[in-house]
Amino acid sequence: MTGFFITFEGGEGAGKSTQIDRLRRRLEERGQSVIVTREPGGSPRAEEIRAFLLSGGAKPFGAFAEALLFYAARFDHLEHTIRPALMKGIHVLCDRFSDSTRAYQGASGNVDKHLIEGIERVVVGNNKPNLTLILDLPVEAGLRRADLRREGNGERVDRFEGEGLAFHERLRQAYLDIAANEPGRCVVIDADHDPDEVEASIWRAIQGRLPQLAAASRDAVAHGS
Ligand code: Z5A
Repeated sequence: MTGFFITFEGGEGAGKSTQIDRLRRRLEERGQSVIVTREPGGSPRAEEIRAFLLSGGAKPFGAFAEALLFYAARFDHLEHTIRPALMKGIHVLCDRFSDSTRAYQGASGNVDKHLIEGIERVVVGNNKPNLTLILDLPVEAGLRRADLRREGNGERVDRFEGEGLAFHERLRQAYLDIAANEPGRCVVIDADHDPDEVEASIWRAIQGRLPQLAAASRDAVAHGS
């Protein structure tokens, strides 16, 4: 069997990093091998592209060029981190993946959805996530959490956090639309609760899908991907 490929998606301050860490611990306590990775980034070269994108360096090129850079980073990340881990039977928990490009550059950045889908087919191919957990909460609540975290760390607002409320509202709707269109892969998690409750919802979603995850990983071996 290959590992399971699980992605976490959502708007600002949804609590993805917090919940990925909790799921990693739960799986490791059950003797499972897990890696945690992120996008953009997750491999040395993709991390270089991340620094450029989040600094706003690519913004003058426009949203389509930014989407291409996210996919260049994703290509390297798949090649050097995700696929090798899955083939060794290691579960991959990834903070953002292709749905972020669909939501941020597509629905919110106005890049044609068919163009993004075309690039996704070429770059991601059969390596779609087995399960995508979409952490959903009202935009204001997420932005408040992200502000609090920045105040705590002294971090600055990045390229995407600086966008206005309307952008973030479109983003939230884009994720809900993705989930509605792909109910076999996506589960919407109500993230507007305390971290323990969100963790429990995620664990229920994982347990409810274990047979399906196991079947997907057997198929991946059968198809050599
Ligand atoms: N991007 C894109 O445009 N296109 C793409 O294809 C990809 C990405 C892949 C990457 O940012 C940026 O790149 C991202 C989209 C864009 N936009 N931005 N900004 P990043 O990797 O630096 O950060 P992020 O992915 O946006 O993470 P985040 O939203 O800032 O945070 P999070 O991981 O979802 O949440 P967290 O760090 O776990 O929690 C945030 C704070 O809330 C923290 O202080 C927690 O302690 C607190 N927290 C967490 N859970 C709770 C609950 N349940 N209640 C209360 N407080 C909580």
